[in-house]
Amino acid sequence: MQNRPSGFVAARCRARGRGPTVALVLGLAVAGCTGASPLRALHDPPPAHGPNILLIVTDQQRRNALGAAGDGIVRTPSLDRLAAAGIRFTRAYAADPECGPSRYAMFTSHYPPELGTFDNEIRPRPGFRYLPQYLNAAGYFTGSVGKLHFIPYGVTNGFRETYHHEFLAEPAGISDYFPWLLAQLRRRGLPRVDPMPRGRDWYRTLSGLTGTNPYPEDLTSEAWTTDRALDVIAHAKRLGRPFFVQASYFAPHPPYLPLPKYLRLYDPRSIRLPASFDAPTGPNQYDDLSADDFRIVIQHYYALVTQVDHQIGRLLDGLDALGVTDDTLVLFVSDHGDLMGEFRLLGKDQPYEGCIGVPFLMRWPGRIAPGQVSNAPVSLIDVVPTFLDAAGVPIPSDLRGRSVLPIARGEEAGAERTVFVVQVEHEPFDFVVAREGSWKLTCRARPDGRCAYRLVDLASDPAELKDRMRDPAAAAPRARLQDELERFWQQESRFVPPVLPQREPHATIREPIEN
Ligand SMILES: [Ca+2]
Repeated sequence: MQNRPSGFVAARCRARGRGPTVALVLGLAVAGCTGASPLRALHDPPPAHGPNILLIVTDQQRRNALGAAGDGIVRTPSLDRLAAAGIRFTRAYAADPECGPSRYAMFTSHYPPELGTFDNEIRPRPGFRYLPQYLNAAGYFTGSVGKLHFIPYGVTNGFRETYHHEFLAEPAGISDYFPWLLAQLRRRGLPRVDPMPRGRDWYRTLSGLTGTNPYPEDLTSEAWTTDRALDVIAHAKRLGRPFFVQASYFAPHPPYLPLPKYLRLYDPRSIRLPASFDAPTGPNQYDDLSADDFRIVIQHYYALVTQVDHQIGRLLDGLDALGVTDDTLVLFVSDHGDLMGEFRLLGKDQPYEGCIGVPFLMRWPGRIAPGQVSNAPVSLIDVVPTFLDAAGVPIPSDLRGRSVLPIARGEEAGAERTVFVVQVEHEPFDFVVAREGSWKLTCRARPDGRCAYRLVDLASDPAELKDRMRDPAAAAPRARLQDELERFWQQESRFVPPVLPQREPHATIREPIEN
């Protein structure tokens, strides 16, 4: 933080708690904003005795974009190291494969329909408790760096120390990274380059989807996120408090703009397309892209995955350097995946595995045995109860998720768990997925609100090519999952209004906030 320009300090201080308190604001400014914490610490509960918790989140990283998952091409040495030191869940899911709703579910352990977060940039219903609020009350120091996607932008839902960076481009007021970047560019005499592709339909074209990052690596938002997260962790350590810190990276979200050095690691000719690439479900917006175009997109995506992996490695090395690794539970997840050619599609908002599946790696030295791989279905809805369990905080009975620590400790096989994924962006709804064991039942909404079902067995058919709804051999799992899905949807659909609320594009809180 020592290099932070003064204008940046002022901007950051304005975004902090509602202090009538000129003294507080002055104190922040004098201490370069980190001074917020000693003042706040006077009113905080005594330090907790739980472990430090580091939540590492990437944006749109498919579950299989991970060397440890056996991809064979993508290089993620840092995440592989993390997986080897703890447990890797092979069947983890987002609650909703869309940025904002997924993150709200992750931070509350409630599903998006109940939360009212039907799409990005929709405010949730009030009255929910957020993970940092639980952990503040338990004596933790809480901080978040990077993407939060809470609406309106600027709301922190309990995080005491926040450094925002929500987008690649710069909508005003929601990035602490851009003012820092501009100052660094000025200092080094480097030109500013607008990274966003031109035109509304950029995501449908190869030239819009792909490119390279023009800046030095230490000026990327990924490097900034690592550096600021380590600042917050070091600060918490100085306070003598256990921390809960989120390091939330924008990569590998599109447009896919890696540094050239990572792009050179991958030869598009060696990229394999998914088994379902030749089984499109109908015309789609990517029909103008050829198979070779898809390979180039995947090349750029993998490069970005490796780029963010390098920064995650720096973050883990930073924990070592600060001497906190042995006392820190680390969870790595992404908010949802990216289809990367499955059914000839890109991006998210579909019920297929590449999109709803997420990586889920957890390390807790001395508490979670290394080298574990679990096939138990788990979900981002489990993050809150898992962290509360680790911190020794009672888990409220109305949370929809469950702690995964019993699975990680080998106390629960977990195979009987049913995990749900739901998306309601369009009336009457989009889809609901129920997952149990190797079976996956998907309900896509018909216009009348009834289900069009599809059943697949991921053990024998990982590419999801064969619908088993009419297969007599699948009668038992079909009946069981249909019952589970209908019960789930009966509960959640109560919260879905006939007309969904409108988005509030880029609604941002710029004034001091209190929460
Ligand atoms: Ca996302």
